[in-house]
Amino acid sequence: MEINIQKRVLEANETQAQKNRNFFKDQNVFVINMMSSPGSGKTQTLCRTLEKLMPAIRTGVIVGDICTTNDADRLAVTGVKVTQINTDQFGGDCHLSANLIFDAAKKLGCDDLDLLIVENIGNLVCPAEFDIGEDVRVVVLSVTEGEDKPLKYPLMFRVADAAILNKIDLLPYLDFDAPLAVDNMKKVHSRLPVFEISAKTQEGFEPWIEWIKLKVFEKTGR
Ligand SMILES: Nc1nc2c(ncn2[C@@H]2O[C@H](COP(=O)(O)OP(=O)(O)O)[C@@H](O)[C@H]2O)c(=O)[nH]1
Ligand SMILES: [Mg+2]
Repeated sequence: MEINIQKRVLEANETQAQKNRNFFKDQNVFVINMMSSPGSGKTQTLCRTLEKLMPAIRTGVIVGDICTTNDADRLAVTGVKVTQINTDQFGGDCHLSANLIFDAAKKLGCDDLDLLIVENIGNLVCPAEFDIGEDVRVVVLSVTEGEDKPLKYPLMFRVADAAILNKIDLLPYLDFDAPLAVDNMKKVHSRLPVFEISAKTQEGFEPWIEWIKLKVFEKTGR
């Protein structure tokens, strides 16, 4: 019985995700869904990324959390157009669903954007199951989380179009084996591009920024 309910929830989400995809196509906006466990550095990475993309690539952000507007406040400092979704009013959902994204995208307004980035709720499980009508999914893993996470949470890495290995500035102080973490990602998704970066020092950002620019151009022609 439970399985049937979950199936219906995912089917309803899939229908809305397709509507979102059509809406984003009409608006000619490229959409990135950014996912990770809490604290791996999504917001910090986004702040640094926005500084490098804007104003050439007109970018908006939808950020999801169970409570607080902390991340929206941090992102707003960059001058980006940002809207926050809190899921505590919807039972504290651990992911963003397609209907929440549709409402938030309308509220934000996409007609003046080339790129919309969604910072999903911190969780390596549920967000991977919910299509929000995005063009690409990016998973962030940080060096404090353990090399084995891609093997323990394979769906997240399997559905990703790119991965970020963040906080490499901390490598000298940890036993974390970065090549092994990358190998583990490739074990579940052999062609996954992996960007090794530090959102603190901005090391390694260039290939990540170039990847986004190319993807935006391929869809929007801008
Ligand atoms: N040393 C270091 N700390 C980082 C880096 N990126 C993020 N942090 C810190 O990690 C914590 C969580 O970052 P945040 O962006 O809020 O993660 P989120 O929950 O995934 O959005 C904050 O204290 C950040 O300052 C990094 O590259 N290096
Ligand atoms: Mg955050």
